[in-house]
Amino acid sequence: MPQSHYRICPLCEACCGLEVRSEGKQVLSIRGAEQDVFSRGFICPKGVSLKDLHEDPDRLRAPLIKRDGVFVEASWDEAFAEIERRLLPLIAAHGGDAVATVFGNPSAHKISLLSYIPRLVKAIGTRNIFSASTLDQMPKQLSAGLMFGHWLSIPVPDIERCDYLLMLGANPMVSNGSLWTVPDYRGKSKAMRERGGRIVVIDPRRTETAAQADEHLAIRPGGDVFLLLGLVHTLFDEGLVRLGRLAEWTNGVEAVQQAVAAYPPERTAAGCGIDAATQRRLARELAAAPRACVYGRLGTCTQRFGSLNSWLVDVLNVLTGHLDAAGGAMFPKAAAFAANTLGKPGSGKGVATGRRASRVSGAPEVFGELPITCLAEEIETADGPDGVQVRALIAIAANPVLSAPNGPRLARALEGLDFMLSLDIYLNETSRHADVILPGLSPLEDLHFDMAFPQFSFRNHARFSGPVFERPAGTPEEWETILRLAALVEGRGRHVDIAALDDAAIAADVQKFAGEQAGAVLAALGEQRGPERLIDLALRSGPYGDRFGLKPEGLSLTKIKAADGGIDLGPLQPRIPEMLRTPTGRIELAPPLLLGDLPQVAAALDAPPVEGMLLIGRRDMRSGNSWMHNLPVLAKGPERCTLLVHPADAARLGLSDGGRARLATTTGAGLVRVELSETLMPGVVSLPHGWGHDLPGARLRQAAERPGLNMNALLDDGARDPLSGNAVLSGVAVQIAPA
Ligand SMILES: Nc1nc2c(c(=O)[nH]1)N[C@H]1C(S)=C(S)[C@@H](COP(=O)(O)OP(=O)(O)OC[C@H]3O[C@@H](n4cnc5c(=O)[nH]c(N)nc54)[C@H](O)[C@@H]3O)O[C@H]1N2
Ligand SMILES: Nc1nc2c(c(=O)[nH]1)N[C@H]1C(S)=C(S)[C@@H](COP(=O)(O)OP(=O)(O)OC[C@H]3O[C@@H](n4cnc5c(=O)[nH]c(N)nc54)[C@H](O)[C@@H]3O)O[C@H]1N2
Ligand code: SF4
Ligand SMILES: [Mo]
Repeated sequence: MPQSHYRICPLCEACCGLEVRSEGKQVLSIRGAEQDVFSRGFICPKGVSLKDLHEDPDRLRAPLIKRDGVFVEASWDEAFAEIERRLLPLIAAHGGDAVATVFGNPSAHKISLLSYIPRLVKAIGTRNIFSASTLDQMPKQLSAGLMFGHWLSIPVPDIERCDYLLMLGANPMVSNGSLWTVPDYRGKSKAMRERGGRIVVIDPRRTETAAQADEHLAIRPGGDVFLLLGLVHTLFDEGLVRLGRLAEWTNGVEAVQQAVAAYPPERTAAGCGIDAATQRRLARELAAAPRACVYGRLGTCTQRFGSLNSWLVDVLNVLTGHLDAAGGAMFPKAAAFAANTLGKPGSGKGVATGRRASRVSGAPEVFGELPITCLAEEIETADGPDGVQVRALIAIAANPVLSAPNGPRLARALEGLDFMLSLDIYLNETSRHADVILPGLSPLEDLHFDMAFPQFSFRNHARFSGPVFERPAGTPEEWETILRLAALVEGRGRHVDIAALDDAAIAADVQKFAGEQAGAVLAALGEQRGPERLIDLALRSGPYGDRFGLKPEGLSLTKIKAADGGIDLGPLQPRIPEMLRTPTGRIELAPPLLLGDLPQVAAALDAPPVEGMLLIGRRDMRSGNSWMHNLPVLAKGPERCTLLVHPADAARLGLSDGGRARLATTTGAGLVRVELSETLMPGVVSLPHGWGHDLPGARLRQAAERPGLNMNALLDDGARDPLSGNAVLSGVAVQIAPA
């Protein structure tokens, strides 16, 4: 008998609800779940690929141990025994800092990982914590943290009520949104334009998003800081500053005015390639629109001035009165786990960064993390007065050999480790360096609840989905694996009672939150375990929760499970001052750390332009960073790892459509197929990341058929935004010749 299951897609930030039809152990079909209160039936080709992922013969189903250079399948107990034998002596001899941890993108989509990883890190006692955040959104987290008091308090466009959307460095038509959970961006943007709204896209390439917007302006890669300063300057210069309701809650307006005084659009035009008159017009349009929003994403973060860009985007929103206003940039109120719904409303501890520096480069820590581009040097550099060398690595759902700049250097460094453990579902470019690989589950065998993305959602909601299939007998859930590793590191051995450990941990959490009521709360959580118990606790004690009976109409996990397609919690509502967690209880518009970087902007503006072509990245609909090229439904069709070149540049460089080009930077070189495209700004070429599946030792048979070029083999791991530690992934000078 075919069965129908509701399942939230874990593959990107849109978090679509899917309907999976199955019979026995077979997936019959996957489509968008019409009953989903949030995504309303939307699906993209990646959602469909969950079937291929579930069935992929290359997906790991048993632990692997490397013996004499060859991976052999092992039982879970053998794998933990090997970890115990190899890892514990290293920690005993050199301390926790000798073990680095690196977390990849999927860990943000899996509660099993996200909520248990901190316990492992604590058990190891390491400060060498790295993640994909410093390849992605760390600049935005930093600016939001400094301005609003918590690093996940990031405002999102209220697209359903917006009249004017100014978008920089984002391509949601393909990416389906980031730090903005917005399934069916296409439909929503179309509806916005049909209402008379206007969308302006700033991007070096006329992207899919730009093509269906009202206006596209090509910007010089890396030039956003100049444009944004020009816009803020214009607001002051032309008397367009209107904070409205926020005036009462904002510090630092004058400091910002002074800081931008030196950046009239007439001066910044050369740096961004957008003329002064256009900059002034954009500022006026933004100020004049009743309901407007500026949104900047990945392309604005992966630059030298990523933190300043991220800050200036919200400065524009505040100064035009569009922050925290309907149709503007608003703060979602998540049903569970959001720090800006916890503690005393209206103020808090704020954020601290730079409390220590990385050992080799002295890069400041940001929210407890070090830049992932510092990982290789920490492995390569021997013990010194500033600390110990990294001798072991635990990689969880991460593929930095392909995802991080200078992947080849990192790969060599990994070979020098004394021990490496990967928690991964593939033997791929990174996990091939491991000594032990512990597999996760197929997404269809796992439950799903988003901890992070409801904090960035275009509309408030609460949804949960259970596993579609039972997991194979003997295979632990990933949170169990992580708890067992933590126990092992703590010296409790590998045969601990995971359920008892989990009980003890939740009892401690509940004690903190409920004090005298802890016993009653624990009783109410009943027989639940693992992530489900965490979710129930967070929901019931959260802003819409039933408060364990005090508000019987409130939410609980049971209630959400019973609601097919989730529970809608309505459009976004103004939340200032309640959501602020700054010590002053006000928006800090002029954080000193950020203002301190402005002199470097002036220097960059006066520097001579870079010679040669500039390389930028791009995403493809049928791709998900580095790890989905092994799925037939996504891999089929035209070659996707191509270098887009403007025909005029191609003619000058002697390149032809379909021909091959040799790309070279100061870091690396490689060959790639050329695809002519008038969408590119002349002088700029575009290459997707996540390719390069021709490295020996990986087991990705489908992906290896069309490996593509690893863009990150060309990028310099020394190039960072010094404030956030984020890698520079865009606007890199590259030499191009026909091959
Ligand atoms: N040049 C360039 N580089 C970039 C970017 C760019 O735009 N340009 N983008 C950057 C961005 S935004 C990001 S987020 C990073 C991503 O960087 P990473 O997070 O390192 O890379 P992913 O490709 O997402 O790899 C995810 C890994 O998780 C594994 N995995 C998938 N599902 C599971 C699971 O359920 N459990 C476990 N244990 N493992 C799983 C996969 O097999 C894979 O090894 O890449 C960055 N790199
Ligand atoms: N199909 C698909 N979807 C994905 C992913 C995927 O790999 N494939 N990855 C997911 C992940 S991890 C993330 S973080 C999100 C990212 O999602 P988005 O933030 O939407 O990022 P991109 O799609 O990479 O779009 C970034 C844009 O910035 C532009 N850009 C490059 N340099 C500059 C610059 O200097 N200035 C400006 N203004 N623009 C610039 C690029 O041309 C590109 O159009 O996507 C997610 N969704
Ligand atoms: S848009 Fe993202 S969440 Fe939705 S189906 Fe596609 S991959 Fe899954
Ligand atoms: Mo990302």
